[in-house]
Amino acid sequence: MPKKAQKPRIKRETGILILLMGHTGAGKSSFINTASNRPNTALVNESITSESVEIMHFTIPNPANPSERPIIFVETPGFNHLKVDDYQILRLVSEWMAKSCAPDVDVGGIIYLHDISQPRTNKTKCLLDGLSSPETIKHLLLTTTKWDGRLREYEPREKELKRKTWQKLLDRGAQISQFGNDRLTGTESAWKVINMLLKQGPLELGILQQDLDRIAGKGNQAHKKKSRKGLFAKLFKLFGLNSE
Ligand SMILES: Nc1nc2c(ncn2[C@@H]2O[C@H](COP(=O)(O)OP(=O)(O)OP(=O)(O)O)[C@@H](O)[C@H]2O)c(=O)[nH]1
Ligand SMILES: [Mg+2]
Repeated sequence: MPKKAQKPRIKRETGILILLMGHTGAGKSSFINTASNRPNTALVNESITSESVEIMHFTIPNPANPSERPIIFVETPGFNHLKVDDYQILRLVSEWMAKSCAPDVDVGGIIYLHDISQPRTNKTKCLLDGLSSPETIKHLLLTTTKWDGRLREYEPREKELKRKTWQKLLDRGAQISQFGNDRLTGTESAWKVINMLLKQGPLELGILQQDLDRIAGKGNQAHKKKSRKGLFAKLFKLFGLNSE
């Protein structure tokens, strides 16, 4: 008997989806725990490597508006992962949304977390640069984490992020914010970040999926090109020819 297609678990009324993205260790799980004011909601990874390629979601009520739909945080596997490349991660996220969410689910947007304590910005180059829909970019919030009160030391790094790494995204309508670098409590600071996104109004799930699929598709093409090049190099070698 043919298998019945499973109904998506997340419906429009279940909540508003927010994707938490960023490099491994950027503080995605810690952000969720701080927002929910419960330290054990998501598992904080104290290891120096990231093992999980699982996509997890956490439903958190909005403390300022408990009668509103809750926020469904989707913690995506960290970029720069040991096991899967960044393109695959975007593909996994899009597949997860297609499987788990009804098509009319509202998306609050993407919070892209960046660890400001990291001295190098070249690792912060990320695939989200390839987002093309103005709607998706309007719902992208580039958020720095781990300020630890070191404002003077880290502010020049934030300036450099704005001027160089993130400049194009910011010019196209993305926003920037800081988590935990204000006089607010951690939870208040997290909700200040979340509310910046919610103010933009909802993003359609389909638009976000299309954008992520397009970037992930570029990874497929690059991978095919690379394997074709490798195959030709092997054949040339076999026949004693120079492939250059
Ligand atoms: N110094 C400092 N460390 C932090 C802060 N927030 C999180 N960390 C630490 O950063 C490490 C990674 O935190 P996580 O919240 O697990 O990061 P993640 O992005 O979920 O990591 P993966 O799920 O492995 O990709 C842990 O050791 C945390 O204790 C912060 O504000 N300051
Ligand atoms: Mg995590």
